Parts: sequence; C-alpha cells; structure tokens
Amino acid sequence: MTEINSVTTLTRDGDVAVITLNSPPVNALSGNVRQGLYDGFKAAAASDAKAIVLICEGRTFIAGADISEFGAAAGVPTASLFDVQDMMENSPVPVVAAIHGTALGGGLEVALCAHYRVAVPSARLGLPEVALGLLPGAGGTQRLPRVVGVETALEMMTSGRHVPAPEAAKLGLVDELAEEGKLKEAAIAFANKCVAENKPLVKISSNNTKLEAAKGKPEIFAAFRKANARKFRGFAAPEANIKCIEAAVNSATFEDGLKAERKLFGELMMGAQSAAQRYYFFAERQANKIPDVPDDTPIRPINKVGIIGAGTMGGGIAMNFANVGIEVVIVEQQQAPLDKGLATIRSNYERSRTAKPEETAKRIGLITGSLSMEEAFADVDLVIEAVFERMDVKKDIFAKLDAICKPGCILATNTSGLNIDEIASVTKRPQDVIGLHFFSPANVMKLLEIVRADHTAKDVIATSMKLAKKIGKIAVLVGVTPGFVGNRILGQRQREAQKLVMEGAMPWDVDRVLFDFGFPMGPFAMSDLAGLDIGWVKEKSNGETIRDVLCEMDRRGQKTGAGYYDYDENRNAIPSPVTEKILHDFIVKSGVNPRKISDEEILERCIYPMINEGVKILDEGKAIRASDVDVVWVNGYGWPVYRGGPMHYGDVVGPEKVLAKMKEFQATMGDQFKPSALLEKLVADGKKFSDLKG
Ligand code: 3H9
Repeated sequence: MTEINSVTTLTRDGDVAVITLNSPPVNALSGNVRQGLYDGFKAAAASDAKAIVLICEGRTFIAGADISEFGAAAGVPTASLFDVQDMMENSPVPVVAAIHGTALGGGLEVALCAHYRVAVPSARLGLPEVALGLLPGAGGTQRLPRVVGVETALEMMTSGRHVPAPEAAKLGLVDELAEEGKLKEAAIAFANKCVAENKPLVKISSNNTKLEAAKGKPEIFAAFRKANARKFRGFAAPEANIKCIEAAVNSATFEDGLKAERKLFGELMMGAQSAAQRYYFFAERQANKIPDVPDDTPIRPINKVGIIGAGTMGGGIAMNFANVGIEVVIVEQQQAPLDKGLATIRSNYERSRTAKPEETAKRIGLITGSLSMEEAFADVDLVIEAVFERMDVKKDIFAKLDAICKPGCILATNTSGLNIDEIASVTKRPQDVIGLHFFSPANVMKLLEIVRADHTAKDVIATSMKLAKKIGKIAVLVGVTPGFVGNRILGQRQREAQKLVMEGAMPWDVDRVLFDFGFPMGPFAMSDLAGLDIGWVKEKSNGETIRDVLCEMDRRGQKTGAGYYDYDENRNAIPSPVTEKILHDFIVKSGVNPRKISDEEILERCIYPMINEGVKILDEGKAIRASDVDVVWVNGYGWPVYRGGPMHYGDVVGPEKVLAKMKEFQATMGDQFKPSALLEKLVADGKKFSDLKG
C-alpha cells in the first residue's frame, strides 16, 4: 500500500490500482482531498496498472465540495478540482468510480469524470448545489444533461434531489449496480471486465447526442420556467442552473459551456443568497448540538407512543410516528371525535399517496384509538398531550398521566406557549416532562420546537432530539418562555402589522411588502387562509377590533369568500373596499391622522422588532445560539432561506442600523421598540448577531 497523503492511499489488486479516500465525515473535497486524489491518479497512471478504481471509506462516497472552504481565505495552494477531473477523464486506462452512501455535488462531478460508475443500490446521486444557492461548478451542469438528457437534468439540478442508485442506473448515471456490502469487489471486477473486453474510455464531455434532442427548442426551457415559477420565486440559483443547461445545449463546444457555468457559478458564490443558504446549511446541523447534552447521552427506547387528542394536531402528530413504524394509541374523551380523528388520518393517508398501498395500510394499522387513558397508556414510552391551550386542562391531564404511565415514560406537551414548568409541577416526575411543539399541519411541517423545562432530564432531551430526526423533523431546543422562540418573535411582527393598518397602510400593502421580501404570504392573507374566527366568540364580540367587525359581517376568511380581502370564484385575493371602509372608520374614531407609509417603513417595523426579540430571547438563555432562532423561523414560519433567518438578516443589514432604527421608532412610537440591552452592547462591542449565544 502506498500512502499518497493523510487521506488517500493507493493499493493494487492484480491489474487494478485502487485509490481509496478516507476523509471523515463525508469525504468532502477539501484541498487535502483534492491533492490526494490528484497525486493518487498521477501515481496510478504512471504505474503499470491496467485500470483504476476510486472508492471511499466511511459512510459515503464524496458528498461534495467542502462547503466550509467557500468564502474562507485561501489556504496552502493545492490541486484544483479541475486538475483532478482532467487527470481522471484523460487517464490512459479505464477509471471506475465505486459509489456508496451519497455522491453529491462535486462528488458526482468527480464520478462523472470516471469512464464508468458502479454503485450499491442504497447509494444516492445528485447535484444539490441549488440548496446552497449555487450551481454545480465543476462541469456538472454540462455533463449531467449529456448523460440523463435536458429535461431530467433540469429537474435534478433545480430540485437538488438525491436520486436512488437503481433509478440512476435507469438514467444511465450508473453503469452497474453492485451487491450491498460488496462494492469494492464489484468495482474491481468491473474494471477487469473493461480491460478484458477492451471497453472504450467513455468521456461524457465529448458525447452530445442527448443535447441534440433539445437543440432549437427553447420552448422546453420556457415551459419548465413557467411550470416552476411559483417554486423558484425569489431564488437566484434555480434560474442560473437553467441557464447553464441552456448553455450546454446552445454552446458550440463543451469548453464554451464550461465557461458559462464558471461565470454563473462565480456570480452566485459572491451573492448574498448563497452566503445565507450556506450559513443556513451549517445552522441546521448546529441546532443538533446541545452543549450540556453530549452525543453519548443514553437514549430511552420509544416503541409505543400515546397521544391525547384526536384533533388536527393529534392526528398529524400520530402520522409522524406511524410513518416510521412506531405504534401509536390516541385517546379521546368521546367516541365521535375519536372516530372522526381516525377517519381523518385514514383519508389523509389515502389522499397523500406518498407510500405504496400496502405500506399505507400498515401505517394506518399502527394507529389505534381508545377512550381510556388508563388502558391505553399503561405501556407507552412517550405520551404527547395535544388538547386545547388551557392550563387547568393540561394540569389535570398531567396529574393523571403521572398516576398512569410507567416509570421512565416521557410526558410531553404540544403546547404552543404555556408554561411547561407549571404543567410539570403537578407530577412527581418533572424530570420526565418536556415540550414537543409541533407545527400545523404536524405531518408536513418540518420544525419541532423541543422545550426544555427547569427539571427536564438530559436523557429526555437526547431522546427527543434523536426521535425528531427519526421522524424527519428539524428540531431546535428552546427554553420555557411565553410563545417559546417562534411564536414569541411572531408576536412582534403581528403587533406591528395590526398597528400599521391603523395608521394608514392597507392590509394588502403590508402583505405585498412581506411577500416581496420572500414570505409565502403576508399576515392578513394568512389570517384569511386560517380563518379569522379562530378564537373569536360571536356572543362576546362587540365590534372593538377590525377582526370583530369582519367576523360579525360573516367575513371570516377564505372559507366564507371574504375576510380582509374579497375572493373571486378561484379564491384569488382582491383588495376589498369593505375592509378599507372599516379601517377608515376605525382610524377616524381613534383620532389618528392616516398617513402614507412607505414600503421601507413597513418592512423595518415588521422585521427589526423580531430581531430585537431574538436578541432578548438569547439574552434570557431561551435559545442556545442565534442560528437556532433562524432555524426556527426558516422551518416554521416561512422565512425565506435565501435570507438566512432573522438573525442572519440582521447581520446583513448591520446591527448598527437595526439599533438606530429601533431607537428612532422608540422615540416616535413608544417603548415596544425599546432596544434590548444586549443589542446595545453588541453594537458597542462591534459584534454580530451570529456571535450571540444563549
Ligand atoms: C459543491 O459540491 C460545489 C461543486 O459543484 C463545485 C465546486 C467548484 N462540506 O448532514 P450531516 C458535514 S457544493 C463540508 O449531519 P447526514 C456536516 O456539516 C456541495 N462539510 O450527515 C456535518 O458536520 P458536523 C454539494 C460537510 O448523514 C457532517 O458532515 N454537496 C459537507 O445527515 C455530517 O453531515 C452538498 O450539498 C460538505 N459538503 O447527511 C451535500 N457535507 O458533524 C451536503 C456534510 O460537524 N451534505 N458536511 O455537524 C449533505 O447533504 C449531508 O451532509 C449528507 C449526509 C447527505 C452528505
């Protein structure tokens, strides 16, 4: 064995040279890896080997460029990715890439420079750069459409989808599927076969056949753009990816296409969107790390889950567990709501068709119902209470759970903001009590706020974090504070939105500004969608708020055809003269002089108090780090990922500007804009929001 460098070795198996890469955790293409590959291929080519296999150790093939190197100061000069690729593509003997785990981004771009690819069925291949606000910058945009065709390349590159190896084999991306666990043997055998059969040294870059089909057909691209306009709105990277594939089709040579790719890659890399999306990539992974709960904290086994409440929330929560094979029992007080809840779950499954029919049936079969907590919960490992938000009701339930559940059972509440310490106080085991705040619809929304109360045990936290990952959620650990992190910050934006319309802005002005910022919809459109009558009680309504008046007029949102907006027969929102008149009357009554409010003021008044609240939350230790606040807002509240999250956005705007504006608003509008002491200190110390720890 020859040690090429600290991460690369070169060995021989008969006529085949085997280059093995081992750079944990994911064999990302750092400078050291690139140099190892370059020197490895050079040494192999200089030997008398008749073929070369590239294989990786650890959990995966190369998962891409090393994202942490992007934007960092250049280190010791090393071989570039292009040097490595040239060496592979122009190798005088066949090169076979042996793929397990994931071949992603630069990893797949390396594999595409091998003459052949062998993969195990569990492997996945893709160009996910779009999720980082980028495009494949090492020839991927030019090679992929040459292999899979233009339409498939458009879909793969703009979605970033990880394609399972069997599908990749059908697409021509993988030449042979190997038996699981026998990749190395299979790749060496394939390499020997190449030699024995004198197979050609396939250079993807010089085969234009699949591109020809799209030549002179700009309508392919126009149709793709149109079909995806909604999905791509606001993002720069999807359009740049599309342009690169257009360049592959329309350029005279492969090299010309590469030039277009390089130019667009450079532009994205320098842009604010990719910086935010790369920041966010690491933010999401950081959120898993709890400083005082080490990775080796023991985990409590969770084989059966109990849920209290068969409403929309309880049902959605149940589906998460059934989807991963965990048994669930739902308890309701009455048969009718229980039956209704179970029927809704069934129809949700049948409608979503995400799994094969037999798998769907299995999942439905895992969820049962009961009218008795005593009977249903005696053997569960975790109970999640998902009833309405009333402290007395929750306390009553937790006192009962304390008496019923076996020792070690985790007692969780799905409250969206109540004091979990108070709930835990009625049990004799506050160490087992935790908040698991799912977002609606709970079977769809990615975010899970895991709420640590004063006495929550570390293994309960560790178990909850692991379980969240298992059910496909992105978990963020937060502390007990009214509304936790997400809703507490939302309260700031909602307050300002309501105030703005009492000063002269129209609901559609506020919505437009926030929509243009990148939110899927503004607060008033959102209220109309959810229903203005949530929490509104007809008998108690006395026309005191705009909502009261709208609801009294039966303008209860989209479902009644009108709310803040009017709606046409296709549910398109139309600014409403009725709402305008109601607002006008309110403003006149309040004695305020309505004024024209600029888009800039709308944005700053809605967003800066959110950032300030994030700082307060961190100051109070209710979130671990600034980036956790961002993960909550991107996953739970539609904050556009290309703006990184409220705290990252604060850094882009500049903490000084946020502070100055808060002071200005405070002077004219009052203390709800009072900057947090920590914000003042942050600016005085010349630090950034991202430096803040809870
Ligand atoms: C690219 O390739 C550009 C090129 O076109 C051209 C350039 C010229 N770099 O996610 P996990 C770390 S762009 C650095 O928890 P999993 C990650 O931070 C890249 N670090 O594991 C974490 O560190 P820690 C295109 C990376 O099993 C650890 O690895 N590629 C990278 O759930 C484990 O990660 C991508 O976008 C990286 N590329 O999922 C793929 N990748 O333990 C990005 C991971 O300290 N990666 N780390 O927190 C992924 O999608 C997932 O990590 C993967 C594994 C599916 C591979």
